Amino acid sequence: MNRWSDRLYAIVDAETSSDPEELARRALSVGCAALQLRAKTLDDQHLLALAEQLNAACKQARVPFVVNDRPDIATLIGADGLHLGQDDMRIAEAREIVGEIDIGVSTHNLRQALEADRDGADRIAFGPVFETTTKENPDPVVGLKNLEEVCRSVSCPVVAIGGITPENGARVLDHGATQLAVISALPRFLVER
Ligand code: 3NM
Repeated sequence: MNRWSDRLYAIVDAETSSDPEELARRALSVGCAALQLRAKTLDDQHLLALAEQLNAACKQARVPFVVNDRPDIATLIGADGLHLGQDDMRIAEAREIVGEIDIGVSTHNLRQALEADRDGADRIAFGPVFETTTKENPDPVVGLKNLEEVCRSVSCPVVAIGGITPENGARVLDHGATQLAVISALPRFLVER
C-alpha cells in the first residue's frame, strides 16, 4: 500500500506498456482500488488471453477488474466491471450482455456526465482533466473547475482521467474525484512508500 492505493484506478494499456502483465502485477502488489485493461488494437485471441490473466491476478488480490469497451469479453471472463466510451453501446444494451456488474462510462462534459448518471452508470470517468498524449484525438481539456461541477452534479462516483500525475493527484481529489485513472504516469504512482 502507498498513499494512492485507495484512490488509484490503474489502467493497464496494452499499446503503450511494454509489459502489461508485469505492470498489472506491480499495481496489484503495491495496491490499487481497481484495475482496467485497455487494449484498442489487440486481436481478440490475445485480448482474451491477457484479460483472463489480469482477471485472475485481480481476483487473487481482491481488486475489481474492469474490461474496456467489450461487454462480450467482460462476460466471458467474469470481470467485475465494464467501461464504455461515448461511441460504444449504451448502458441498457451493455447491461443485457453483462448483467449486474459495474458499468462505467467515459464523459467529457456536464451534459454527457448527467446523461450517463441518469442512464444508471455505476461510475463515470470525466476528462481529460489535463493535457494527455495517451489518447488519440482527445476531447478538449476540461480542467479542475468543470471536474468540480460534475462531481457536485452527479450521484455516482467520478473517476478523473487525463494527464494525472503524483504531482497533481491531490488537487484532483480535492476537487471531488473519487478516484484517479492513470495510464502514462502509472509507474510513478507505484513507488512504495
Ligand atoms: N480517456 P494518461 S483521457 C483513455 O478524457 C483516456 O476520457 C480520456 O492517459 C478521457 O493518464 C485518456 O496517460 C488517456 O493521460 C489517459
